Amino acid sequence: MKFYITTAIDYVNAPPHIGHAYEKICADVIARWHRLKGEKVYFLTGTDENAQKNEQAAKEAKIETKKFVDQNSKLFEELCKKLNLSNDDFIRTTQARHTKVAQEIFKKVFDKGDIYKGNYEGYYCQGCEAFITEKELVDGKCPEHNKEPEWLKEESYFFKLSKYQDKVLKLIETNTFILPQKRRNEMISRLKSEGLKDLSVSRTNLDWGITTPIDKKHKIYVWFDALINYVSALGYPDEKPYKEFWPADCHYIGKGINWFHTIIWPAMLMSAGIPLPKTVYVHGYITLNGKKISKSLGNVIDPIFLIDKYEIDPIRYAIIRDIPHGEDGDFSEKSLINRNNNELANDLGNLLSRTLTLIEKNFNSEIPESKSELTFDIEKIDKLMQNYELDKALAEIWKFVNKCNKYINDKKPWEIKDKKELEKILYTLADSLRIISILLHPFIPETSEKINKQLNIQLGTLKDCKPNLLKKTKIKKGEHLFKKI
Ligand code: ME8
Repeated sequence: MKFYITTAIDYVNAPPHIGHAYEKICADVIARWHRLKGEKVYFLTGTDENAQKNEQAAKEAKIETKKFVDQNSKLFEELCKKLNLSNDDFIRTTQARHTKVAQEIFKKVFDKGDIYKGNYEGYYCQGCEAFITEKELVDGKCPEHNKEPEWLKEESYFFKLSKYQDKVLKLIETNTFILPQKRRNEMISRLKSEGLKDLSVSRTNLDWGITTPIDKKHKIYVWFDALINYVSALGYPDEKPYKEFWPADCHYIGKGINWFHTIIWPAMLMSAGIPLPKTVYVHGYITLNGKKISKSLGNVIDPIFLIDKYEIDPIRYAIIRDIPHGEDGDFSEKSLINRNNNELANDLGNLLSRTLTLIEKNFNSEIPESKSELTFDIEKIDKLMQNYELDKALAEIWKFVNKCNKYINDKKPWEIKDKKELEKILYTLADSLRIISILLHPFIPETSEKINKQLNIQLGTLKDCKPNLLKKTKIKKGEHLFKKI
């Protein structure tokens, strides 16, 4: 079985923020979970570079646009490494492999008769990189960016989006195309109430962007170009990854760009005769210490700075536990510190070090052979993960960690004299830690590796999340897993 997951590609008008980091971490957890299940996974992320707002930001920084997007894209790539993402590729929409496919698909849609020349007159919000109607404005401003949109009047090519209204409605009414349900309902009611108008897909007053293959004066509208990254990165239409992995199993994106992914993208694909993705999962927005992340509030914490301060696993752990998946939620350093000290260092770190110390002392560092007394319900967690309930799955795994803690506290192995009994208790704990290392691998991969190293075993798969698979090995007790902050 294959599993292709993508994240949104980020604008490079500014450095990454914690919202970008959250999206990438969640997608990584999902990708790693599917790998544990033995599926062939392809995980894509990247940067959206042809936007007008990137060009605008470059101008403000007085840096040549290409140089500016190169610099900023590097920050996003560096962030992927720091977040310990397992992405298979990183696409940049200024790369030749992308521009070629963007033009090819534009031409395909044109040849189909779905693109025609006209004139666009109306508002454009550069923040959204979207055409916006008067009705959507609040006090004359775009509510998402709290900024007045510009008025455009120019020749433009239009995509016959309206032609696909019925087909798209039928698609989004299918149960798992948009998840969670709440986001699906939002799109259904918006589509039903507004209907679909043809979409302007080219601009003439820009120097930056991909030239349309049908008219040199026009640049392809950035969203039409950006969405195509999901197939250009795979080498549409002939290369092996495309043949193997398309259609996407999950486009993992934030709530602000639902419409583009679930209405416009499917219509483009229908027109170009390309199979449709299976699911678009729409996550919520993160606030930081209760406040919207925004430049004007000056609270845009650089996630790279956070990682250097706290290390990556406590951040991955806290951000997933704190935010009810699919909903908006708050991230705070205070909660991160609490979770690091109480859950990671105490619950998990101490469990490992207590267990290994006792094995060291009583069995000369060799895990004794016995039978485990603890069982664990993998089906339940897998189901939560299939439903993208990452926070609940992690909480469920933590219940098992604490079941082990209760076990060690109840059994008091440090007081046991009977060798057989002690063998059983310590085997139970070591074998459970083996299972925990598998379960936690998608969430906190570095920690899972450390546990395995100390147990001196290889990482297992989901199939190995059943008791009694731990063989007699010599442990290598190491440092405590987490430092208290
Ligand atoms: O929208 N919390 O780029 P982007 C969580 N280039 N997620 C957030 C967030 C927050 N506070 N703020 C933004 C774009 N996001 C386009 C995408 S895809 C073909 C093109 C999410 O840099 C946002 O919803 O503005 C999106 O999924 C991603 O971060 C990139 O946002």
